Amino acid sequence: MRILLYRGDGIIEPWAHDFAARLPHADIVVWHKGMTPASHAPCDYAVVWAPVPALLDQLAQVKAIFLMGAGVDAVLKFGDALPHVPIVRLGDAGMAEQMAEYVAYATLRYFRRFDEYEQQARQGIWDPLPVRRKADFTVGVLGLGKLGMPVLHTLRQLGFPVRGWSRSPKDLPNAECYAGMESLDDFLSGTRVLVCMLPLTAETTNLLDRARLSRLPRGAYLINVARGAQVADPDLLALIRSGHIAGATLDVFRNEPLPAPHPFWSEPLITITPHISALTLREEAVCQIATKIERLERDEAIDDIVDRARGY
Ligand code: OXD
Repeated sequence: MRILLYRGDGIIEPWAHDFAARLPHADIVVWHKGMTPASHAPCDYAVVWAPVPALLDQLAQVKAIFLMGAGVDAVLKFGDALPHVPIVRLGDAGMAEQMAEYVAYATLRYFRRFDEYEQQARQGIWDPLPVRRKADFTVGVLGLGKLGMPVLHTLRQLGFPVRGWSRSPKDLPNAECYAGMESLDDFLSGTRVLVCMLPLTAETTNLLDRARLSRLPRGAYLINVARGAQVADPDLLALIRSGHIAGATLDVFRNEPLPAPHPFWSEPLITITPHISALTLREEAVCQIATKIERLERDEAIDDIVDRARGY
């Protein structure tokens, strides 16, 4: 069995090492630009992250394509140029816990006014601010998939009223559930902290534009851990500067790394992190993908197969 590996960030050797250790009978082929299908035997599986178009020629004979991350947009963008084989995303693999920590921290930081106390401390100001009530802090999670659900659960455990919005209806204990575009405005109008955890699809691109963000109550806060292209950057900035939105914690951006001249960098009410809300844990990921490859080799079913029509 031959397994082709590629990562757009070039950090591939540790992955090759771990796959070779976990699947000792497999040939691990690390793809690099300049490598042609003729230069090695066809591969049975591909394991990729942020592929480049030139890689597609190598995928003609694979039985499945595995992704080294949760998001699938960087692969699905190739559309019909992809072979008609299962595309398999990483299912949790330690990411849900990290996401829940990140979102809980960002929510508590805003709720408990640590952002304001950080500013005060820098100016030598000692000034206890009024206490906020959790009852006034409904957290709304956009996207109730494998990562969104644990985030919602964690926030509920912390005592926040929670609501979730998803494409298809869900029924969750202790959470208000909204489904479909027709309910999005209602969902937003009662949300004080909005957490975006949606996959990037044609429907969710620019979803959070001026009209939608204006539906949030005055003083709302945005946390985006999904994809930058879901938020209209100038609209978010304008609403923060007008005071309608109190601030944002953003982990994802249209262009990454966020370019130096981007105005988000200099907006004090925006907290920026470099796409680290849930990092792929290599050990867990290799173990999960290798187990799925073994199952496929035995003709057994696997989960986390991407639905291409849906886009995630
Ligand atoms: C992602 C990831 O999809 O890091 O953003 O896995």
